[in-house]
Amino acid sequence: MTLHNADHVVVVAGALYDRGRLLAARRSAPPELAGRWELPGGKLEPGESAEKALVRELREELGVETEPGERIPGEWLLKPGYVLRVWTARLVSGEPAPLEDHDELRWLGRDELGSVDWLDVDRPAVDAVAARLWP
Ligand code: 9L3
Ligand code: MG
Repeated sequence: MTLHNADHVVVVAGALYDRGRLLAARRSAPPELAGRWELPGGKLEPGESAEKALVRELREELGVETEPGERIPGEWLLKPGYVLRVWTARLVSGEPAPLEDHDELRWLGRDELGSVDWLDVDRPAVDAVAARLWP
């Protein structure tokens, strides 16, 4: 069971920001998404808030403790019925490592955001993140 929020399955992603750079993660699964880059995150569990889900996903996927910041305005359609919502996240402890669902991580500066092959849905989300982080 996945939490449905106003008829949408919500997937949360974190714009993890540290020392002027944004963390990008390369997916290792499923095969059709492998090799493409994303803001790390995943689906809400039943009864879970978006912020709780974000903290849990970043812990599971990257092995770090984070603190959610602000929601990036907007939401992006993943596929019919599925939407992506993004929050900024501050690194509280740990060093991100590709523990689950990713095989490479990169910290990207503002001028490096175009250097990785983002998932189609993440591209406009990253643009919105950049507009927020580097106004
Ligand atoms: N997805 C797309 N961009 C993202 C994230 C975190 C997720 N930044 C898509 C990939 C999957 C679905 O959402 O189709 C669920 O994500 P996950 O639980 O496999 O990470
Ligand atoms: Mg995930």
